[in-house]
Amino acid sequence: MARKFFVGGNFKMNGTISSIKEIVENLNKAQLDSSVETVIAPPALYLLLVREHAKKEIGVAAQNVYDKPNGAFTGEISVSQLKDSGINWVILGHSERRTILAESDQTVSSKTKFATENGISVIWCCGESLEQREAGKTLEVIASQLSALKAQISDWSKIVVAYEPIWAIGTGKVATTEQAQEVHASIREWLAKEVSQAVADETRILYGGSVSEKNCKDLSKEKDIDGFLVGGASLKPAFVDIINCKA
Ligand code: G2H
Repeated sequence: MARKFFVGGNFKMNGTISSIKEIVENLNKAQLDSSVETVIAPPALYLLLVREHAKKEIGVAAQNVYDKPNGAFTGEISVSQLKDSGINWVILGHSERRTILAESDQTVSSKTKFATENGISVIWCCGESLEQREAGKTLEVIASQLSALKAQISDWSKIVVAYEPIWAIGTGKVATTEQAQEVHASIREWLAKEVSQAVADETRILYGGSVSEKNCKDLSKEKDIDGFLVGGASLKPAFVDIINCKA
């Protein structure tokens, strides 16, 4: 089965009621390529607003979720609360949370397990720092992030992998198509060897890190790039061009 191209918009901690409504209105009136799965991730405070306003073809993702059912966890949001609000996706393991908020591989894996086992799909992020890349450790770092995930989950059908080299995030320094394809192919090989050929064939692997309307077309032609996780450019009208880059 062909993998459906996927474009996620990670708004991060940006936007206001009015600017987010404007982004959603812009997406609602655009002609979006129906062969692409589009999911947008506003800050938690605006999830309901976005779900209420976005057309139903557009999925909505939270930027975090907790790994306990409900209860005394101040500041956290539960999987059941997301489902109650019509939110079917969550981004987990983003490098900003791994580095700034010190989320470990184990925490990310545990959240991924809890979300997927309870009906929420996960955009699971991995990637290396510049230092790790320069030390030739890119594939090793990603394999170890994947191994931590494998240790906790068995159902990969609700996971989309996003490869986001940390040195390319928000820096304008996009990975070359060859650099991205090389890592994507190695993630797929890892899945084939460590999980199964079916999971390797079916799992979408997105590229994230300074994706724009200018570089998306070339990246999208690579055989193991199944879409994008877009940050800064998802706040701009040009996000539509990224969603439609295959058309
Ligand atoms: C990487 C990406 C979205 P940006 O973090 O997750 O952000 O496109 O701004 O580099």
